[in-house]
Amino acid sequence: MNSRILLGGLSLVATLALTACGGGETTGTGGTGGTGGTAAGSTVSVAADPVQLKFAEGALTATGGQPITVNFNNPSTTLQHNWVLVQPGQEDAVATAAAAKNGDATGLAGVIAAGKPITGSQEAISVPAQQAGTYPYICTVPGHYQAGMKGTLTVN
Ligand SMILES: [Cu+2]
Repeated sequence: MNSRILLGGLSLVATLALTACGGGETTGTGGTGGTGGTAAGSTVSVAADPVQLKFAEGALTATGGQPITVNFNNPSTTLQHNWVLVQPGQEDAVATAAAAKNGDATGLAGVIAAGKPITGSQEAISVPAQQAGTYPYICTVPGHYQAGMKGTLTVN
């Protein structure tokens, strides 16, 4: 009798412990944007102008020494855009090389991170940890960079 009650109690404790453990993991993952995490990384949001060939944000700021997630939103349902981070001074070369690939800058020399051209949607672009400095970002859909679709990411 006593042992049955004890077993039931242990079972309940075990269930609670499992639940608490699962909840803790979820909280930890969701907390990456906070200040406490060691492998945190920062998140930056940028959008394309809904009508013009430009970014809504011409300047962004992120934290150095940790990965950066860039959430790029293109609200236009008619114009393709992308977000491409390039090594300083490589804007012209990257824009020209990407134009020959229908705007796809993935893997091109001088590219730090590149999103695919998208229309009326969003994408998350993973940028590896960068040293402090200023890095240009451009849209490599043919003609857009030349029209002024560019900005500057400052890494502190
Ligand atoms: Cu564009």
